[in-house]
Amino acid sequence: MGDSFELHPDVQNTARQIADMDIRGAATIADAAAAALGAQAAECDFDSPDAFRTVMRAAARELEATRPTAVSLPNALRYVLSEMEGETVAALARSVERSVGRFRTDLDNAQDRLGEIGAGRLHDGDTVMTHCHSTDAMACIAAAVRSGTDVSAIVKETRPRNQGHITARELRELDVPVTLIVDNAAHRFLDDVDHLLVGADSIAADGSVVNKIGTAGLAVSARDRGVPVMIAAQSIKLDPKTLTGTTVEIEQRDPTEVLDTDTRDDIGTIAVENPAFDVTPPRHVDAIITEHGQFPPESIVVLMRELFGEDVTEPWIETETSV
Ligand code: RUB
Repeated sequence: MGDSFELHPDVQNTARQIADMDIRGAATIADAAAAALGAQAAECDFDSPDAFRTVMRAAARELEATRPTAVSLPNALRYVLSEMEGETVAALARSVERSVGRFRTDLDNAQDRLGEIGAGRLHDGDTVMTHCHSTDAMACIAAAVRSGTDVSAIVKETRPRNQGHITARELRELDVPVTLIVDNAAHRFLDDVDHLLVGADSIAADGSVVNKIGTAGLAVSARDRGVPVMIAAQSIKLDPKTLTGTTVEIEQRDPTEVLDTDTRDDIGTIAVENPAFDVTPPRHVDAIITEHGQFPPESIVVLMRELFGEDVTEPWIETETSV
């Protein structure tokens, strides 16, 4: 292999699918990105260990550039690349394949574990309100159902992409009674619910929760009505860069998701904004459920330091000492 190279088709396809939201949701994005790095590593057509490392970093950059908000993506890439070691191309490739395997298994186990922990908060007869589609939140409900707890759900449709429809379908597969509502009806239905249960794309060191747009306002309403706000989030959602004051970038999506071009032209000259996520301050959150236990948001920083330390590298960036 010379200086120019093409990335493995799995990397290109995965990057495209993440950008297009065919692969979506923070945990699923992390899993797919790790798998794509594994496919790249298995393509052992490299001249030298340096060339192998260069291609792996390029693959990680391609994946990292897809969506900016879910920290599970850079956390996954960091995990896999930081474990890349060996003197030969074959040894390097083996180390990547091993770390990809470990990462994906840990991800599954973490979700199962947090599901069991979260299920402990759900009691027979409880009604849960959901927003967007979160596999971590679903794991809590699925574990509750498995242990025989009778729960029902009020599901917000979650404009503009209607991920609530995915949640509704999966809840029905679990036999959970579902009422689907438009987003604007949430406040009206909060008196009927026992928990607000949502996922997270990123959690900052101060316990702020970045999740699908609409979460912050919903959390304020829930607290106003005395409904506990429960965030289901594996530790891969913790954003270690926020320990040093970095803020989480909020993805701005295409305005046509909000309004098609013809209708927009018909209305006249207007601006259309489509931020995909918002930030819920820790004072509006009751508990963050992770695979390591439940945390009040203000104490999540302790877990973040323990798991990530302060020194957060970006091993996909080429530096003079990279090779
Ligand atoms: C998905 C979303 C989900 C979190 C958590 O947004 O906001 O609540 O990613 O999901 P999008 P999970 O559809 O824009 O990716 O618990 O599955 O990681």
